[in-house]
Amino acid sequence: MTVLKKSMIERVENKLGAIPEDVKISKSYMVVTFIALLVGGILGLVQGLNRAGLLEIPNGFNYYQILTAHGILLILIFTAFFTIGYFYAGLSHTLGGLSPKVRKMAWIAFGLKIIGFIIALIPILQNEASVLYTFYPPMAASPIFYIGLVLIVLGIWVSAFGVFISVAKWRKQHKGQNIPILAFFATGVFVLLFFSSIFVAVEVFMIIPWAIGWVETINVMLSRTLFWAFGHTLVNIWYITAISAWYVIIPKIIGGKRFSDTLTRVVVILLVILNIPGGFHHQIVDPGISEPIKYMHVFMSLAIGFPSLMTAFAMFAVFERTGRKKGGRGLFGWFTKLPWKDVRFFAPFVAMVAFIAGGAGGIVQTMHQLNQVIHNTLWVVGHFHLTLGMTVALTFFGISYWLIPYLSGRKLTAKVNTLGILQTILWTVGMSLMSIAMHLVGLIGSPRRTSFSNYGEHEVALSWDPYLIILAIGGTLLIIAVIIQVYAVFHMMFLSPRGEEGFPIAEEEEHATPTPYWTERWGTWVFLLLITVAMGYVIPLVEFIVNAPPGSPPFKTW
Ligand code: HEM
Ligand SMILES: [Cu+2]
Repeated sequence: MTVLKKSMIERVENKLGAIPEDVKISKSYMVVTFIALLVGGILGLVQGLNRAGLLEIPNGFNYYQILTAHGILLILIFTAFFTIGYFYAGLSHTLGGLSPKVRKMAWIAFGLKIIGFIIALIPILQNEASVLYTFYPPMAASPIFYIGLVLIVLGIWVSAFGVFISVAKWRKQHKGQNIPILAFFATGVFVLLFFSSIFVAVEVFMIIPWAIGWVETINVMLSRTLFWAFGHTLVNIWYITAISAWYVIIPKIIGGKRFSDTLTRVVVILLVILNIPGGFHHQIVDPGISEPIKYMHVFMSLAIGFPSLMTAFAMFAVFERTGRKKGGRGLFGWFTKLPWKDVRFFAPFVAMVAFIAGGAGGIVQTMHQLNQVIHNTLWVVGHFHLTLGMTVALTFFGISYWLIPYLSGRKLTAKVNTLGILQTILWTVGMSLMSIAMHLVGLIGSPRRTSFSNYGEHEVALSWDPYLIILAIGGTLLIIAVIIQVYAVFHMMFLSPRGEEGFPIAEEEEHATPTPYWTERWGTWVFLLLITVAMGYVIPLVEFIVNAPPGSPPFKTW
């Protein structure tokens, strides 16, 4: 073993802090994450105020342009940069440092995504790409926009292979051992990210020649389907990232032990295998897909509810066990023993609670008849601000309060912790007001993705007003919370007093049964993933291609 490697292992085992070269990578990813949150949040407020009739979109911009930027900044940049920064830090910590090659890949991925984003941003700023983050044909943006997207996808692939190489190397050096649990989560996330982004890459390569004008028409159904094979999976990538912290980190923060390691790995495996063929639940009212196929996708999307219920059970089991060990008595005494004043616990706890409501709303949406009621209304926007904006975002915020100090070699001060608690409360109140208002106004017909209109003072449209005002109030609280969050992150990164904060990874229970080695059969899991993808997509894709309707020329609707 080389001296270098030995020093790395000592560093990790003795918790001597993070490896400087690896820290730079994750720190850079985090800086971009939180700038995206700030800018995306401001744009969200502009939309919210506009919908409520309180703000004209500033001259030279239009609503759909701003909505496109809001979607891309928060869906693509905020989440992806966080996921990569977080897991690369986790891999560095649990696998004993990244190799020089993987570091280089992480930087190449970073560069590709930033350059891709800037290239995509130019036509958005010119109002040549106001196609929203879903960029559905037959709406067509400037080809430059799609070229930017290609670079972003390439960046994602490079970062995925960086993970695979790191994990493969560790396994070679540790034959017969289970990979550390956080690396296991990372493998699942990047397997899904890699396979799902193949779909969107194919879509974009269909669109580019059409947007340039080399081919006249495009198969609209095919492109929508390819998009959602990716988009639906992306949602669960955020979800697995969030629960990795629930399973692995939070037990440590509350002073407890991890729930069954085997069960944790089974949850990851199930989510990886079952996930991709659920995309049609985003296309429930699309024509041209036979009912049995839609039914199968709905079944598959409900099937991933099962590992989610396992997660809910596991979390509360850990909370109760820990609370009781700390002396909590009676039916609920353990509950009061949890560290409510620690933002690293409080923020993700609220995130979990939000998922109960978010998940229930999601089940509504997968039902054909109920979907008709809320389809393309603000209900849907309310749903994903609860799931993504609360469950995922608050978990990420909670992570930031230990990850950033770990990376910057600084302390989480009591002041910043208090700020974090305040942030979580403001965010929760703001997001609840906004998303409840969105759900309700959606039920009475207010459309999503539509700039302010009262439809000639129509009485139905006028009845939306009170809800839209609440939406705007929620949005205003949210922007304050965004600013506090971004301030806290930059404080922890550059200003807080120096000190060592560990990477909080919980241990297993003392007498836990050893995890069986079959959980490591990634070849099998990927094979099963491919089988379920084939089951979900081969028939409809072949039908869309063989029985293709006349394609569509490009349209510029804005
Ligand atoms: C300051 C906080 C935020 C405010 C005020 C806000 C406001 C809004 C509003 C009003 C819309 C609906 C526009 C419409 O359909 O006409 C919207 C859409 C959206 N928001 Fe937010 N949002 C905020 C934060 C977030 C966060 C944190 C995320 C994700 C992490 C997010 C993701 C999205 C997405 C994906 C859309 C859909 C875009 C589309 O339909 O193309 N938002 N937001
Ligand atoms: Cu979905």
